[in-house]
Amino acid sequence: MQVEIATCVTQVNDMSTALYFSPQPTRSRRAHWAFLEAEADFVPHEVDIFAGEQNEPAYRALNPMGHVPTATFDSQAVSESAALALIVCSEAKDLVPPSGTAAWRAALQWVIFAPAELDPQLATLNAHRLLRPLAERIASVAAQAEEAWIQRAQRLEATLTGQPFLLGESFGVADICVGHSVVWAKMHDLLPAGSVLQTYLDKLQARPAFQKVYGGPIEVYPDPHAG
Ligand SMILES: N[C@@H](CCC(=O)N[C@@H](CS)C(=O)NCC(=O)O)C(=O)O
Repeated sequence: MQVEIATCVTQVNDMSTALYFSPQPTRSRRAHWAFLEAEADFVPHEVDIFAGEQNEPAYRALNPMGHVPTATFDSQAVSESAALALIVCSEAKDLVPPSGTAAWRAALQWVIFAPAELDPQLATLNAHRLLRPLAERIASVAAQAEEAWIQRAQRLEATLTGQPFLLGESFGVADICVGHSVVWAKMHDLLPAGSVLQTYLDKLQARPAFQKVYGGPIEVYPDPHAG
């Protein structure tokens, strides 16, 4: 893998697009899903974060924080999953509304809402319900994050009641960005059966690009520290 990343860095001076993503369930799936929906032409590179490949100097040269995802466009390294989704979907047909329209403003709102309002709650739940050893978890911090998620989920549900996607009848970049957070919430068992958000997730899960990236319907993630 080290060789592969090093090779990519030396090849980054060409005009191609590359996506660095982890095989694990991370925010790189948001970007990967967008690349497939946009039918973007790109060179895929796996970065196994469980093996520490995000810390190799060649990858850090692309993403100094050692986070996934990263993409390179014409030699320029760009990070942030929602930004990457917006970049590739802007090049595609029908995934981003025409610039300057009311629909475009609404799309941008949801593209930012996902990483700004939804992901932080889910990252806290990751730490305090899954990743940290039991003794290092703080139940009240997790409960606070869940409460914050529920408030934000209510906003999503209000929008999605009576329409299949965030902007109405058409799927687009807003659904990729928010949809990834909804996937994450499902992994934390935060979508009650029959809820508006579960119905929304079912629609997203039916998409071929989703299935390629997420591997099928999303299941609740087991606690790796549970006895
Ligand atoms: N805001 C960033 C977050 C990226 C991020 O934190 N990625 C995590 C996985 S979800 C990561 O790379 N973790 C590896 C590490 O911290 O070593 C985005 O949306 O792309």
